[in-house]
Amino acid sequence: MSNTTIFDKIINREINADIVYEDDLSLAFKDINPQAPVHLLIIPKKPIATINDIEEDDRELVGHLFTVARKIAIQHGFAKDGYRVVMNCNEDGGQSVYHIHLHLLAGKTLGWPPY
Ligand code: IU
Repeated sequence: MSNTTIFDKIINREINADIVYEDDLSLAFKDINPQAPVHLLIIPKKPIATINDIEEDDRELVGHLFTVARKIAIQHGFAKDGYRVVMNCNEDGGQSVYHIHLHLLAGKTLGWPPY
């Protein structure tokens, strides 16, 4: 099934995004509608629609997204203060773009629970 979203267009530089990190497997860019002083999205270049579509072979790739989050947190200087990494799944989870992405939120004391 083809799963083309706006995130593929960002990966392919067909539309602009404020990209803060890139490697062979992933890309991180600023969320256009930030919910915290720092709000980045970390995405795999491979289009996986939802958490439900992650396969065994994707384990390393999904783990990689977390190592990218850690790297960015250290580089941007908020690792010690703290941050949140979250991935939404389907409608009830609040997912709106069907290409998995980690939200990386930081820069303030974040509230919990998230509703
Ligand atoms: P969600 O977990 O699927 O709801 O998150 C999608 C996010 O993608 C959301 O925070 C949007 O603001 C963000 N976003 C973006 O950064 N750039 C875009 O062109 C689009 C959505 I469409």
